[in-house]
Amino acid sequence: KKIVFPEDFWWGSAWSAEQSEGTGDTGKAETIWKRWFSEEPNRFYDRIGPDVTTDHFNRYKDDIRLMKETGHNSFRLSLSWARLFPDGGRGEINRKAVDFYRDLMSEMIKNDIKPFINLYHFDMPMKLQELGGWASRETVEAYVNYAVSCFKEFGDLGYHWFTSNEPLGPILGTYLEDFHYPNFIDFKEGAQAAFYTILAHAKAIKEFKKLNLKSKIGVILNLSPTYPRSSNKWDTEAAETADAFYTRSFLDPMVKGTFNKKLVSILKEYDQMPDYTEEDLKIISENTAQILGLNYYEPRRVKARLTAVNKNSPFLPEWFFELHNMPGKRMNIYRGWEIYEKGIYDLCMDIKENYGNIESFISENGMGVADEERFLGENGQIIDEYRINYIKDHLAYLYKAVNEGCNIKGYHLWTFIDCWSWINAYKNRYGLVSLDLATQKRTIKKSGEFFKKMTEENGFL
Ligand code: BGP
Repeated sequence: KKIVFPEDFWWGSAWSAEQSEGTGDTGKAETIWKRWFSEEPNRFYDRIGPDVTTDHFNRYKDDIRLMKETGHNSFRLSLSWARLFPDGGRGEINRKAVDFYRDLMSEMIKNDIKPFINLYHFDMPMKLQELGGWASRETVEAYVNYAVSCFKEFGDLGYHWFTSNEPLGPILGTYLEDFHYPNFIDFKEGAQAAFYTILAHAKAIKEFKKLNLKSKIGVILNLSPTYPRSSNKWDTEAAETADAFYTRSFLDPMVKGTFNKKLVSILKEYDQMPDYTEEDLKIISENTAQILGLNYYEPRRVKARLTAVNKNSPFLPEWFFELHNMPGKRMNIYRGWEIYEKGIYDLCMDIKENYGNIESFISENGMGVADEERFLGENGQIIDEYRINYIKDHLAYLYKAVNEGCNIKGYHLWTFIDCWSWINAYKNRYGLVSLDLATQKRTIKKSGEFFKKMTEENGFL
């Protein structure tokens, strides 16, 4: 059966500034990643930090040619807050950095590639982190100033805008787990940071609407559908709680302007509520996303906790449930994540049924592969049949969702050219184009050729 997507479907990929640009010569403030690397290089895979990248800053013209050759009609980049505001996220905007982004996006448009602009992708300027990062209202105000400056400077170039990528990531990584700087476990501080991220999103949207641009603004969320291990009431209840913490926490306020009741009642019961004002709640309720990006990699499997919780340990969501890998599930053996293509369909149906069928697209989906050189063919090309199959399997379910009325407008793969990953550096490769880090040579993978053909036909057999 042939799969053909609607006309004007957005085909492309995504990456972020910190993961791709490299230093460049505009002057750039220190980010939390740069600081963390200087303090603890051993945490980073192969001791490679955020300065060693795909060098897109200097090579963007050639890279845009590669976008074209791999069939992109759209592409998500992020702007670097630290580059645009080299005084640490505040002060005067840097004209050289503005020129860089204007040239870059104009070149994309010349090549019929729509720029999807994301304002924040994990790269907090260090000076703002020193004030508390997202846990501080000062950061919210600095962010709104940054966002408004970008709307004004690039409003004619952005096809769509996003306030941030995966806001849950920095909260989990910083305050609940251990993969974002400055990594200290404190749930209440995390709840505060989450609340201010949501407030920053709403305030930016409020300002955006005043400018009457032709584009829309929304947010990119990582949303794994949650499945209980069994249908017994304990596993079901555990899954609902996990879903409230991980899925509804940002989705509800950012898209509907309301907070998830279950989540709020747990936080109240355990005295973990952030500070807020009535005015904040009003701004959040009145300024919600107009478009939604869905990052989907793997499902969330949940079971009830079997082991007791030590209540003297810090409050964590895992008090209420256990995440677990279901035995017998198909895994991406190269990355350690489960592959479950039906999850993309379940996610889209959730958005259709519970979020007013808001205009959406898949903003990240992809397959990370460690040691991908092992798939190098004789002609120097990576023969990544597994990635082609991964993409097709997910698109088949996406197609089903579209046919059942989901308002899905496109599909963006993670990622374009192999790029630097937070902590994992260059271990897991995701690109349609491979990178030889030593020489910066780019080579289109087999999947890149497939992607081109697929986007020309708007589908596949
Ligand atoms: C997403 C992030 C990306 C990217 C991707 C792949 O969560 O938005 O920035 O890193 O995951 O993950 P990783 O690089 O850890 O394999």
